[in-house]
Amino acid sequence: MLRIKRLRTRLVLLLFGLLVLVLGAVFVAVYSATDSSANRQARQQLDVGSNVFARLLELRARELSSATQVLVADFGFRDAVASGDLPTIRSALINQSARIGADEALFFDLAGQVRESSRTEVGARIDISAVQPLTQDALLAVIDGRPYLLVEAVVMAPVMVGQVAMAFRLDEALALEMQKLTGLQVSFVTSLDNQVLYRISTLGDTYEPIPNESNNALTIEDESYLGLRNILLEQQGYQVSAELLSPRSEALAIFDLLKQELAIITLIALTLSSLVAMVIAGNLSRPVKQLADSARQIGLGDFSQPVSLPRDDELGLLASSIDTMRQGIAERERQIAHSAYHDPLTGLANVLKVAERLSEGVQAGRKGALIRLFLDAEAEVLTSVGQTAHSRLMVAYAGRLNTVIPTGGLLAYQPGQGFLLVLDGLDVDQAVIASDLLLTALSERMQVDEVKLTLTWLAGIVVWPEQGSDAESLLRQVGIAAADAQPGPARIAVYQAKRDEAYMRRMRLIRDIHFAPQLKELTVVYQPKLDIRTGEVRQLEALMRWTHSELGAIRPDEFIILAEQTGSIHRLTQWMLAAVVSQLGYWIEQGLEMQVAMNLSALDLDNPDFPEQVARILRAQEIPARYIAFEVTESALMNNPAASLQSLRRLRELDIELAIDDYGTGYSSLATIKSLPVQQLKIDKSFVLNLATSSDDLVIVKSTIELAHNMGLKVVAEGVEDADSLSRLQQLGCNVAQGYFISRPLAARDLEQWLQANRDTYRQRELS
Ligand code: G
Ligand code: G
Ligand code: MN
Repeated sequence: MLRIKRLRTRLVLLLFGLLVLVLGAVFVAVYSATDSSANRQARQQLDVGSNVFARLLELRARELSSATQVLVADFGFRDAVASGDLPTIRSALINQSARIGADEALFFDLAGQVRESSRTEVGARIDISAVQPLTQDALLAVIDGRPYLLVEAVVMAPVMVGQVAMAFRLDEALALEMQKLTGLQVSFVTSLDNQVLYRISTLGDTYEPIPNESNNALTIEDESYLGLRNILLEQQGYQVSAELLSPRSEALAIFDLLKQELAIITLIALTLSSLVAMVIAGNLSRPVKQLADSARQIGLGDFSQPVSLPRDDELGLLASSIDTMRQGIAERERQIAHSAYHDPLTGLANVLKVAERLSEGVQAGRKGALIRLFLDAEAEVLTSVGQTAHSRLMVAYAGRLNTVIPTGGLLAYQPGQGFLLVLDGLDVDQAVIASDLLLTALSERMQVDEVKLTLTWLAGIVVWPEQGSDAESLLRQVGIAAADAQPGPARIAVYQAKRDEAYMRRMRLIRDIHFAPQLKELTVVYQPKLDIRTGEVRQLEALMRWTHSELGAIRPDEFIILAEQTGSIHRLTQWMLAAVVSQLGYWIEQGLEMQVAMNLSALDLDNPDFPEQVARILRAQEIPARYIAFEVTESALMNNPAASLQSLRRLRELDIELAIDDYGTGYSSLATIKSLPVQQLKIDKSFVLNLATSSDDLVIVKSTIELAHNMGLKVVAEGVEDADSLSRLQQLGCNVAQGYFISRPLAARDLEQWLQANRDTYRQRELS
C-alpha cells in the first residue's frame, strides 16, 4: 500500500520537476531575449538621440553663427568697435543676443580679452575656462563653470579690430527640448578633475552622472535605463558631457506581460501534468494493488480465485505468472494434504484420517464400529517373506479389501498394525458379522509374484457410542480388543471395558514399579517354616510387599510378573537382598539365628553376575552364607536351563542352601531335579491345602516325600492351613511345614513377638 502511494508521489514529482525545469528554461530564454531586445531598442534610441542632439547643436550653432555674422557685418557696430565705443557695443550685444535668444554675447579686444558682454551688470568678470571645437562653426566652452555652445566672428574695419562671440547655454530648456524630441532623459554635466561643477537633468537635481566605467544599464529611482555618454569637451581637467538615458521599461513591459502569461501557462501545465501523473500512477498502481491483493489471498491459503489482468504489458505477464504459481501451490498443497491423510504404500487413508472420521461420527451422534484387521504373527510373516514381498502382500490385501468393504466404509492402513475400517451405523453384532466376512475374504489364498500364501487374519472391534466417546479412546480400545483375538474360534475379539481397566492398571504398575524401591514403597514380610521333628522355627521365607501410593497393597503375584517383563525385577531382587541381609545382621546381633529364604525369578538366574553380587553383599555385611537360602520354581529354571544351572552351582559353592519352589506345578520330574544342586523340595500348596480331606493329594505328597528323601532332599510343605494336615505331614516324615496354620507372613517386629510367644507351642505338640 505504502509502496504504491510512493510510486504515485514519485511519478507526480518527476513530471512536476521536469515541467518546472522546462518552464524555467523557457522563462530564462524569454527573459534574456526580452532583455537583449530591450537593450537593443534602448541602444537604438540612444543612437537616434545622439544624432538628434548633434543636429540640434549644429542647428543652434548655425543660428548663432548667422546672428553673429549679422552683428559683425553691421556698420554701426563695426564703427563702434573701431572707435572703442563700449556702451554702443554693449547695447548691440544685448540686442542681438536677445533677438536670437543667445544666452551670452561677448566682445573680445585684439588681445583676446573680453571687453564687453551682454550681461546687465557693467564690467562683469567673465571667466572662460576651456574652449574646444565642437562642430564646423561652433565651439564648446566652459564659461563661469557652465557649458556653452560658442560661435565666434571677427570684426573687420576693414582690418581686424576685435572679435565677437555668441554663446548658447546647454541648459534645462535645451534638455527638455531634447527630451521632447527623442523621448530620452537628457543631462548635461560639467566637471573639473572629476568633481561635478554643474549639472542639469530632465530627471531633476538628484541626478547622478553615469559612472565612467558603466556605459550600459543602470537603475535610477526604480527605473531601468540604458545610458550613453557623449563627451563634448575635455580640456585642462574640464569635462563636459551630454548624458542620454533611454528607459527600458517599455520594452520590458512586454516581458512583464509575457511573464504573467508564462506563469498562467505554468500553472495550467503543472495542474495538467499532476493529473496526468495521477492517472498514469493510478493506471499502474491499481493493477499492482490488485495483484498484491491476489498474492495476499494466495498467502492466506485461498487458491480459488484465478489471477488475471486484461493487459498485454508486463503487468499482464506478471498476473499470468502469479496465476501459474497459484495453480502450482494449490496442487502441491493438495498433494501435501493428501499425503498427510494417506498411507504412501497402499494409497489408503491413514490413522489420522480415521481419527478425523471417528471424531465426526461420534460428534454427529451416529453409532458405528471401528474394526482392526491384522495378520496373526505379522512379525514372523515379515521375517520369512522379506520386506518387499510383505509390502506387496499388503498392497494386494488392500486391493482385495477395497472390493469387499461395505459402501460408505473408510478403509485405512497402519503399517505394522494392519487395516482399520470405520463403518457407520453398525452395532456390535453387525460389526462381528462384517468382520467375519472380511476375515474370510482375507484368509483366502493370496498370490504375489511366485509366492502363494494363506495367512491367518484376526480382528478387533470397538463400537461407539457405547464403548467410547472420542477417537483417541476408540483407537486405543480397538488395539486392546485386537490383543485378545486368537487364531481359531476367538479370531474376532470385541472390546471389553473390564479388560481396559486391567490394562490401564497394568500400564500404571509397569510404569511405577521401577520407582518403588526409591520411593520406599516396598517392605518385607517373613513367614515362619516349622521344623516338624524338633518343633522349632529356624527358617523363614521372606516375601515382598508393595504398597502403591494410590493403588494400595499390590500382591507379588501381580507385580512380580510385570517386573519380570520390564526388567525391573533386578532392582527388586537387589533391594530384597539388601533388606533381608540387613535384617539378618540385626537379628544375629540380637542372638536370633534364622535362615531366611528368598524367592528368585528366572531373570535373576539368567544374570551371570548375580551369584557374585550375593557373595559381595554377604561379605560386606559379614553374614555367613548359611543364613540365607533361595527358592526357585521349576519354570524359572526351565527358562534358560544352562545359565540357571550355572548360577545355582555358583550359589551352592558359596554354601547357600537352595530349594525347588512350587514343586508339582511344572512338568519336571524328580529325575531332572536330582541333577540340580538343591537341598530342599517345596511341595506346592495346591497339594497341601486339602491334605486332610483329599486322599489323592495324600498319595502324591506321600510318594513325593519318599522319593525326595531317597535323593537326599529335605521336604518342605507349604500351604499348611490346619492341624490335621500338619499331623499327616508329620506322619509322612515331611521335614518342614509352612502355612497359615503356623503363621501368616509377618513384619519383622511382629515375627519377633510371634517367635517369643510360640517358642514352645510345637515342641509340646511333638511331645504329645
Ligand atoms: O506371599 P505371597 O502371596 O506374597 O507370594 C506370591 C508369590 O510371589 C510367591 O510365588 C512368591 O514366591 C513370590 N514372591 C514374593 N516375594 C518375592 C520376591 O522377593 N522375589 C520374587 N522373585 N518372588 C517373590
Ligand atoms: O510360591 P511360594 O512358595 O513363594 O509361596 C508363598 C506364597 O504362599 C505366599 O504368597 C504366601 O502368602 C502363600 N501362603 C503361605 N502359607 C499359605 C497358606 O497356608 N495358605 C495359602 N492359601 N497360602 C499360603
Ligand atoms: Mn516361595
